[in-house]
Amino acid sequence: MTNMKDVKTIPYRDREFFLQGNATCAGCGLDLSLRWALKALGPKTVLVTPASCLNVVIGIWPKAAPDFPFINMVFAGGASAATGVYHGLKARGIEDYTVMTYAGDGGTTDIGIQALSGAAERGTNIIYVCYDNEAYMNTGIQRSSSTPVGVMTTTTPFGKTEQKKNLPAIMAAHNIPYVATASVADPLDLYDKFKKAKDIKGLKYIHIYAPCPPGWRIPSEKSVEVAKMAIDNGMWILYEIEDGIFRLTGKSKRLTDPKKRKPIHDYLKIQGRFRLVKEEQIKELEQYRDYLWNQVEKELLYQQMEEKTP
Ligand SMILES: Cc1ncc(C[n+]2csc(CCOP(=O)(O)OP(=O)(O)O)c2C)c(N)n1
Ligand code: SF4
Ligand SMILES: [Mg+2]
Repeated sequence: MTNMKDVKTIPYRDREFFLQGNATCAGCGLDLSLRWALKALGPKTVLVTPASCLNVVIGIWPKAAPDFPFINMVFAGGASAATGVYHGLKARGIEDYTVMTYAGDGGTTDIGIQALSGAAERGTNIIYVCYDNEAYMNTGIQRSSSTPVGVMTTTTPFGKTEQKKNLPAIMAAHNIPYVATASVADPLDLYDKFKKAKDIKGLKYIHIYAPCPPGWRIPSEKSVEVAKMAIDNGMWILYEIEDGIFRLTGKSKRLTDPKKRKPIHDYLKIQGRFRLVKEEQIKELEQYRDYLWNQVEKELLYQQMEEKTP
């Protein structure tokens, strides 16, 4: 569905809202994704960020990176604080601002899920983003429920034994008007999804694959390459669900045939965090990929049936 076909025609091409000189590490997926998201949303955006890397890198005094209103929030309060900001602005007659939560996977899939679920159920008019670097990075790499099987963290020193939680599916079960996945490997697709979310009323949920070089033990210049590999091997699927209609987007559209998906071995080998992965865990990761694609197949089949029903 990419409408923005050329990076050169992107609005705010020469303007950054998340300024240079911020404290993100080189190759940080969070930084890349936020810069693109803000180009789609423009300057009338208020950001709420719960405890996370973003919470810190935005500015260690006397510096400040955001060139827009930014609120640091407690770990569990990303969605509830954004709800308050939205209603506060509305009460003052200000309705042309986009209120967005930008939270990590820990702040979303673990500690923030209750507030997020409540805001989704109430249909609060905000965009909620989870930038998923698959662990608690800010506090020194601890596992989250979004960490995949086999990943070494300080709290899973021999590799995580549980599967990754599928939060986009949980959000889709809330019947909100827009759920999407995105990746720093496909900035135009990411841009389009934010552009679309901006104009939809209600809670919009976007889950972004955001590599973290120190946490994933990859060289900083390999960040986008790893994100591309995850799409090519089908471990990360690009899609959107708009008013219940499911669509694959970007390169994932071409991967419905399992034979077209690349093997995952190279993807695991390039990342030091999978250094201890065992053969049976590689099978579990492949099973997780199959589970995700089975869900996609069910969605596509359901839609075909809906279209045929008079
Ligand atoms: C209630 C509470 N518990 C723990 C912390 C410490 N803490 C701050 S950030 C963080 C990890 C955040 O992980 P994630 O949401 O994935 O964001 P990332 O650091 O990966 O960007 C933790 C545990 C906190 N601030 N508040
Ligand atoms: S630790 Fe990871 S997520 Fe945090 S700023 Fe560095 S690269 Fe980004
Ligand atoms: Mg994280």
